[in-house]
Amino acid sequence: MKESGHIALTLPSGAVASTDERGRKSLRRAWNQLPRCQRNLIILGVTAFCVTVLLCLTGDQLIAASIKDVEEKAIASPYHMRRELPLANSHHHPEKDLTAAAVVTPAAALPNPEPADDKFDGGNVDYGEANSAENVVRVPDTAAVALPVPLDKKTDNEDGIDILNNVEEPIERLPIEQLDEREQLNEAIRNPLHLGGISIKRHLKKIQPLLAKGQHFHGATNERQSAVVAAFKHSWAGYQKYAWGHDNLKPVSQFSHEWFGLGLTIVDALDTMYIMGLDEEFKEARDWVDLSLRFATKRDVNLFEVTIRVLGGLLSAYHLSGDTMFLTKAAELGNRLLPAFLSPSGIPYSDVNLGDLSAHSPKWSPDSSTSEITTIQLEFRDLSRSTNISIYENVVNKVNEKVHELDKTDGLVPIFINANTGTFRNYATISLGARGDSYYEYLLKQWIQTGRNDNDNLILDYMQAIDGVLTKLMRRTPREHWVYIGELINGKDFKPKMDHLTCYLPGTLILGHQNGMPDSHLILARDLLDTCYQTYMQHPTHLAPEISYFALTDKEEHDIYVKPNDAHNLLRPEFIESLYYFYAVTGNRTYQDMGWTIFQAFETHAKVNAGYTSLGNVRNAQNTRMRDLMESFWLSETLKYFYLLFSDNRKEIDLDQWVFNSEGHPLPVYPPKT
Ligand code: DMJ
Repeated sequence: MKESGHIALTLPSGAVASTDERGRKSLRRAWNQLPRCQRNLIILGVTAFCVTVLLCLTGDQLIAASIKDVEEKAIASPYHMRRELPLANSHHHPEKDLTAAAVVTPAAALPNPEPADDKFDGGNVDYGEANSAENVVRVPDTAAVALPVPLDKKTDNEDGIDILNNVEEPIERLPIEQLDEREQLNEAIRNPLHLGGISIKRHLKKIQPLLAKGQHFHGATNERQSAVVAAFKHSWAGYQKYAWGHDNLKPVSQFSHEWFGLGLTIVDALDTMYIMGLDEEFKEARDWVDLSLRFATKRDVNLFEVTIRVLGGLLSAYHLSGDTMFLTKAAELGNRLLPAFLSPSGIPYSDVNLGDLSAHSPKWSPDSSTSEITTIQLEFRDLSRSTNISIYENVVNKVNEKVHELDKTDGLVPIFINANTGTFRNYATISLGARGDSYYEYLLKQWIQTGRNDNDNLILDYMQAIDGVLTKLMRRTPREHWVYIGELINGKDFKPKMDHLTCYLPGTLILGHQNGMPDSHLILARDLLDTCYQTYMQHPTHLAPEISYFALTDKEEHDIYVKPNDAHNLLRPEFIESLYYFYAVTGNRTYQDMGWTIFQAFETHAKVNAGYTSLGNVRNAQNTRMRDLMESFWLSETLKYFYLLFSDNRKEIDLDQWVFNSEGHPLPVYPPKT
């Protein structure tokens, strides 16, 4: 036995070395001759030896062995060199990737390598096209990304601070803020999962003291507020049941409606739930955002809509809750929206492909809408201030500057602008309704957001524009003397048409007056608020149509009239928004009563089993022709403004500290920069 055992233990080295068939056979024979218990003992011994060796090596050592050469290559390449390098794995398409890197649209069609640290924590990672093994283990073979070292193994030391000596030692890479603006832009686009050259999460960890702390809200305190919360819950329940994860609910057919594929209703509703104290619903929505909201789909989205709804929604949820997951998502989205600014003029293209990281003008026109390119600034600036990365604010400031320099008609702007030339379309309509509205809103709100600096172009442009509204667009109806804001067709011919969208203006005007604008603004605000109320009260449903026309002379039968194609109601918020501002500024409860009348009208005509629906005709209470869509702004704006309007505390959101974006998402007011 002993001898056999010896043979068994020594044979393998000889046997392995031998390729001789005879040797193998005799080895097998010798092995078979061993008693079973001895064979088991040997197997056990060998296994134990292997396990011991494996346990002595840490996981990191095992991974490090496989990626060491890649890391060395990365360290060797200075940061500013990396920008010229392709990010894709050139084993796959070497020529193609190199060519792509040389083209001005740096990020187009390139996958986004991400260090391993983000892979396991929070679901904020997009691995490109597929969940292929290649993507999961991808380690870039160029030096253009941060090193794949797990987050918990990293310290600030790796970002250039020598902890032992307590001195800062710059590592071999230019901080992103030292790159010129175009390079920063390209860098952010090329690495949408990065901020300042490192993963978003690591960057946010670095700026921890700057992060939001979160706010507390107590929930409804009176019957009217409770009724609004009930309306919200009813809408939410229908959305959850029939459209969860999709953009909108079709509450009549009980189906979903897709627009951008970004779960718009969830993201848009986050801060409303937080403000209403709907903790459970908020948590569920929060988890969906964390685990299921993906941006990298190759699909065109509208820059403006996604900015005000999704970027604004995420940022607001972040500021109110203090949950940095929202900021992480916002930063990735911000990066993915940046290709819009790669136009020759810096005026952004209207459409962005968040997956391709490319952008273009709308398919139907070479022009962007003026309101769209000027209603992204609050959000991009807030992203910069929240992350301490300036590129987002820089690109939108440039848009401000360009638009400021263009010729206007008494401060009023045409509704189309060309992203290639950076000029307004000749003879385009001037309107404070569709495509023009929020240009004026954001002049004031940006000025407030940035600390109300004297002689800021934003506020000077705003004052000039409101003068233009007073002189060029404001008229009164012949009998009732209702004030309304018309349009200039071709930039010159007056048309007595006012979109419901324009009913945001009274709210903006009183907010401006509260911040020092002249009394003429307040007078216009009051008069226009009355007219907007009339656009509701004139109809048996007590709901307003999408567009109203006004009589120019007393020969016309009514002061206000509606064309059949304009008689729909999309659950829009603008008038409720204005009522809210009037209440918040004055504390006068009359505005609450006006709002309550309209809230009940929505309850009567728009409420269906699965939510609230848009209507086709507000002029006939017996036949409102349900249109079957519950837009996300019903939850983000209309119900939020109702809720705040009915609050016993008119400063539930303090307008000295918060500024609402165009989709009703409150963002912080920042102190002026010195
Ligand atoms: C919302 O998306 C925003 O309020 C936007 O500014 C205008 N349109 C809708 C609401 O009507």
